[in-house]
Parts: sequence; structure tokens; C-alpha cells
Amino acid sequence: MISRRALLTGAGVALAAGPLRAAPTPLSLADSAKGAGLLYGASIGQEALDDPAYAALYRRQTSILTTDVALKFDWLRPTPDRFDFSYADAILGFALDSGKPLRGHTLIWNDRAPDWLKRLPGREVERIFDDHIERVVSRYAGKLYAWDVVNEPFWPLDGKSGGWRDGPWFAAMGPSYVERAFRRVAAIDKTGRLALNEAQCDNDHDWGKSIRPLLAGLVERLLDAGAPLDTVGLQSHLQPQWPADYPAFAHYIEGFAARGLTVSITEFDVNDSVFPDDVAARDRAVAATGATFLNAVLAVPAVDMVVNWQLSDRYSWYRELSRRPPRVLPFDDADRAKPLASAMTAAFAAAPPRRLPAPRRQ
Ligand code: 9MR
Repeated sequence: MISRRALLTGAGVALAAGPLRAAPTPLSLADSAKGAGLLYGASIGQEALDDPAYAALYRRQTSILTTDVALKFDWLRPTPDRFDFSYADAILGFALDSGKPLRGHTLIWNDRAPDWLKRLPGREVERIFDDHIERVVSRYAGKLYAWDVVNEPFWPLDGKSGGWRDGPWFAAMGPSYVERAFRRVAAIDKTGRLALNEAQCDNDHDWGKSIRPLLAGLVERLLDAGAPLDTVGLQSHLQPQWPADYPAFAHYIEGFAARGLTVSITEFDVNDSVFPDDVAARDRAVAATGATFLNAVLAVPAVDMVVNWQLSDRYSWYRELSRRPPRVLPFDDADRAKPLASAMTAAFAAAPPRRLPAPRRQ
């Protein structure tokens, strides 16, 4: 018999309860998301291939992965005449071994173009565009859950009429490069869901306010033209230092849903730069921001997944930008769950149920 005092202090409980009564393992983020019919995932790169503990965190916590840089043009095409698929193949191998679907990020992006591409005349850039899609999509057709076919089409600060992001693809083809990319990918890959991925739309800074209508207009035009678009990716690198109205953002998402599209949250993290230095206070503020955002956004049943941009703070892209080690993701530098992870679990648990999207429309 265990004394009341022992029960209250916990002494002897482990002995009496034995291993069968051990504390239940908390649900993973993927399991919590699954309850609502959502996928949960994170971008993944070399770090996970090199670090077994980090790889295990992906295996346990996620139900979908996104290539971080491995499928970007500049990584695949170090020189004009060479395709290097080794990195992307390794990430796909990890995804297959782990039984996780993989999102391919990103085929076409006007940013980060290699210098050799920028030097070429427009005609040659067009040829390389078509050839790149052909080679890359043929290699991975049928193996990816989705493609970010075009990333970040708009960047009004580039000064182009229509707010388009400038770069070699835009310079060579103008706005038509977007529809051309979607059609060419769809002609090769019959199952991968095709996404148009954009940044900034979640905030009410000038950037968010200007890009939101531009993206909505592009989506309308693509759908009216019969282009094979399945989903809108909204990156959601939240910037709590700027104004935001997440219920209004959810309403914006409903506009895409009304056109029959799903919406994926593709690069979620919470910039912590304006939050206190005190780690506990900062973690609480990050978690509260994440909770407010997810509770609003997940109320829309067309949202099919939430994907973080990396999984642990140790590998966040903010590491290079921040004045102090960032705490912007659900797991800390030692892969321990933070308050943001609990907030996400709670938001997934509270989300109305939905069905995972069917394979891509033909
Ligand atoms: O996190 C990515 C970083 O490692 C790369 O150097 C960079 C350029 O390829 O891209 C970062 O990822 C970006 C993503 O591709 C698009 N949205 C913003 C992401 C963070 O900058």
C-alpha cells in the first residue's frame, strides 16, 4: 500500500505503477495534425542527413517534408552544362526511407539566379527554362507530393509594372513565364500537386498589403486560363514587429478556397527579434503569436498543411540574420520541444476536421 504522502510527493509511484503506467509519450506534431486531417512538416536539408538526432526528430514529428535548397536552380545547375542531382536525390531518399511525402521547392524563382544565367540573352534563357523543367520534372515525376512550381512571383520593390519580381525568367518572358511553367510541369508530372508559393501575404506591412492583391489577381488569371494550379503556398514567416490581422488573412485564404484551391502554409516560423531577451518570455511570445495565427488560419478547411522552415532553431535561416540565437521554431537547439510546439499541437487539436486533398486534378 502506498501512503497518501508518498502519492502526493510522487515517492514510490514509479515502483508501484511499473513500466505499464509510464507517462504517455506526448503526441507528435504530425499525429496532432492528423487528427484534423492536416499534414504537418518542415523543410529539410543537409543538416538532417549529417545529424542522426535531427533526422530522428524529422522522422518522429513530421508527416511531410519540403526540400530546403536541394531542388533550387542554383544548386542543381552549378554550371551551364551540368545538372547535379545528388543532393536532391539524397533528400528524396531520406523521405522515401522515412515514409514521408516530399514537396519540391522550387522549380522557378527569379531570385538567386546564378551569374552564368544572368549573362545569357533572352532567347537562350527561354530555352534553358523549358529544358530545366523538362529535365528536373522528368526525373522526379510521380515521386513528389507537390511542386512549388513558381516561388515569390512578386516583389514590388523591384520597380516593375505589375509588381513582378525581376530576374532572368521575368526579363526574358515577362509575366507569361508563370503559366508556361505550370503547363510544362503538368505535362510531365501527372500526380504532383502544383503550387504557386508566395511570401509576405500574412502581414499588414506595405509588403503584405501590396503583394496580397497581386497574388490573388495572378491566381484568378491562371484559373481563368485553365492553368493547372492546385494550391497556393503562403510562406508565413510571421513578422510580429509589423501589424497583422490574422482573421483578415484567413478571409483572404477563403478567397482561394472559393476557387477550389487548397492553401498550404509552407514556411512557417515566427521572427522573435522584437521579443524579450529572456528566453522564457520570448518563447511565450513566439508561441502566442503562432497560436493566434494558426487558430485563425486553420479555421479554414481548405488549409491542407502547415510546414515549418526547418524544425530546430539551430538550423533556422534567422541564425544568420539575428543579433542573438533565434527561437523562431517549435524545437530548440537541442531538439527539445518549446512552447511553440505545444501551441501548434493545441491549434491542430482545435482545428475543424478536413480531408487530405486528393491527388492532383488531371
Ligand atoms: O532557408 C533558405 C536558405 O538556406 C537559402 O540560402 C536561401 C536561398 O536559397 O533560401 C532560404 O529559403 C527561403 C525560401 O527558399 C523562400 N522563402 C524564404 C526562405 C528563407 O529565406
